[in-house]
Amino acid sequence: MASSSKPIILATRKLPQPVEERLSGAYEAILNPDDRQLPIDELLRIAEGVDGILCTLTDKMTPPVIAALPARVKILATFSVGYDHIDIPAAKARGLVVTNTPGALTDATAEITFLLLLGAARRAYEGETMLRSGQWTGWAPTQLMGRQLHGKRLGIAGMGRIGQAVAKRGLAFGMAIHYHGRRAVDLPTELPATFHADDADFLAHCDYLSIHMASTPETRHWLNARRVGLLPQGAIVVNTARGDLVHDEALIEGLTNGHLGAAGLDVFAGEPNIDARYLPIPNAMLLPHLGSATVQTRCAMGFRALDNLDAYFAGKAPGDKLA
Ligand code: 8YV
Repeated sequence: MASSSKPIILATRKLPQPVEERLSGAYEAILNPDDRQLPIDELLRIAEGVDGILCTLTDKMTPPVIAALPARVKILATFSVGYDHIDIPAAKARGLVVTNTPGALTDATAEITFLLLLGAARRAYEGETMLRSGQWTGWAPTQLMGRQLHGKRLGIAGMGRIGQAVAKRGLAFGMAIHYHGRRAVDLPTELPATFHADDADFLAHCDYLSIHMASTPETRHWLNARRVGLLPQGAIVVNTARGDLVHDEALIEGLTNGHLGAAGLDVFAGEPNIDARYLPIPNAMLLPHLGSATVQTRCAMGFRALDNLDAYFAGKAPGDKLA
């Protein structure tokens, strides 16, 4: 490793060019131009010579991995708002600083939530499949009739930053907003929404359910068979948060037995090896974790991670310090 007065940072994945340019200007950067997912052993070997790691949600920073990080590594700046891939107590115990990128991807995620809400409600996948496979015989009065958003109830599980951005858009679509979480949120007057402390009461009010909770051991499989059963007949479920918030078995059963109207999913348990039973379900619109995938947002996430690194190496507290 070349000696340098600049801190050495490993970027575990290929990042947008403006982000890599800024990283390479301010630091001695170790980049991953082929965007290869580094096996943990290799990551730990490279980490021998680095001061900080700019990681992503595909790097599983479990307690043993964190314990095995060379002492030289002082900061882990994740290129994500979610940090379920990093064991925060283990990082704290090791004295490792951890940061994330809250705020940078709120609008992009709220927008993709609406892509899925609309796509699931209006049967976009079935329509596109019909067209591209040459099965479309022409317009028909009863063809692929879906559901509307206007006048319906949008239930938001987890009214944080992204949940509120979705609620705001829901109001613009003429939806009534209901939400559930650990506690009622102090919302601005222009964001009228009904809080339900009780999950059963909440779910009974969801014509559409959009999940925006953090993934923690407590929220794992939150949408289980019991909760699917509490949704009104024909309800539409959208998940842009984390796959493990949903119990796949329960959602697949609800979609195939006719209780649920449709689903729109951007995230899956075990990505990229998702439950293959989703694949043939016509009333499920499936995306490969694209929630934050706009040029603008992926650059903003990278810059936010760099702001955190910059603060740390300038001897200041990073703005988004988790540990
Ligand atoms: C997503 C993410 O697009 O930053 C994260 O944690 O997973 C994003 O890249 C996401 O699903 C938004 O919550």
